[in-house]
Amino acid sequence: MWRPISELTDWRALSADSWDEISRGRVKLQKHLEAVIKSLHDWQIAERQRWRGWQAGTIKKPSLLVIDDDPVGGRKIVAELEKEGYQVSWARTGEQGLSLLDRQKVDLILLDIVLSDADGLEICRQLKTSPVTAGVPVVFVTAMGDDDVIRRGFAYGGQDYVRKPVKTFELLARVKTHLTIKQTQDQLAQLNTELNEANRIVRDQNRQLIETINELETAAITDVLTGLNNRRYMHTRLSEAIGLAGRGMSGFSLIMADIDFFKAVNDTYGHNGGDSVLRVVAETIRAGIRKIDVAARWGGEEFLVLLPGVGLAEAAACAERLRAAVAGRELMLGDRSLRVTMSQGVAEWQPGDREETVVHAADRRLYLAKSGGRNKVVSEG
Ligand code: GH3
Ligand code: MG
Ligand code: MG
Repeated sequence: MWRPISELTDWRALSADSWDEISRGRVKLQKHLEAVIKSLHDWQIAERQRWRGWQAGTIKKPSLLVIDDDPVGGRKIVAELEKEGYQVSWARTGEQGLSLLDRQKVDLILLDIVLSDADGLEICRQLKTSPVTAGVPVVFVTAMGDDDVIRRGFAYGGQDYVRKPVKTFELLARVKTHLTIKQTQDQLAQLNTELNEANRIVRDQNRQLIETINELETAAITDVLTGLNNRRYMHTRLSEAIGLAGRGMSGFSLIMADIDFFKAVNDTYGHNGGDSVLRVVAETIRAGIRKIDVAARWGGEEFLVLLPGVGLAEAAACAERLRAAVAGRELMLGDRSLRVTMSQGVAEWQPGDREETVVHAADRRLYLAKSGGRNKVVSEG
């Protein structure tokens, strides 16, 4: 049984929250598209059966409206069409025809051009401007052989004409032809609607996938607690920076920073208090560096900052500014205020240095800053 795509499933249920969800989403999407294709196929079969049913007389034939004020000719047309099995309504005036069309849907209209109360051409024009009836084929039935009348009939949107006195075989052939054209047009329009809907769904799904991928990409390089980059991302950027520096493009420096006596912060203010301090220090570091610098949480209360194109002295000056900013900041934990300091080691990449070499140099100097009294920047040794 054919069902429109919109009824097949709830497509919004396809939102993806993780890689796992994405791959499951893809499988779902594929299943849905298969269902869409099957639905279209079933619909085509149903349409074909409907047509065959008409032909065989097992299904109600299309309904036709004859608008004709000629009692003899009109009756003949109606009789011939009914004999063929069509459902026929007969309106004897233009007004009757129009009011019938207000109440009832028909598949084709046979329209007399000269009516007692109206001009058939005008009625045709009216029908073709209303969205409800514009798609219904109109076949004129006329005793007027005048080329100009026929030309106007086509210009007003009529599909065809039959001359009076009507020859039955010709009338039936034309009616059948225009019903077939109409049916094909309807099928194409329906198919188009279905395909547009399928397209929309695929576009939505793609947009959702892209959003999710972006979110996951950001999550994959971000430290959850502080919002700084994570250690993995820093490795990537470090190896890029070493690649560039190795080719003589531009060097870089590193600042390794570690909060002093952080264990005591945790002991005094609890783990949540410690977390808040980590966030504030991270924020202070980020606010104190350039956009192109990379700051990452390297370990528990340890941060690493990569400064591309920056020499040792300039990096040490930056570290000094960060030191002062952290030390000068009063932190509020509930109604209690505290201050923390951090010690830093600064190192500049030297030709031939690998990642470990330069990171280790910064770490060694951090240790010197700790042993030298903390809340210090050391850039040599
Ligand atoms: P130093 O001045 O020598 O660096 O002393 P310290 O106390 O800062 O260093 P230590 O390495 O002894 O202790 C670091 C503490 O940081 C221990 C650990 O529980 C805490 N820590 C590590 N990660 C987190 C975290 O994510 N949140 C909180 N609240 N504490 C953390
Ligand atoms: Mg520490
Ligand atoms: Mg530490």
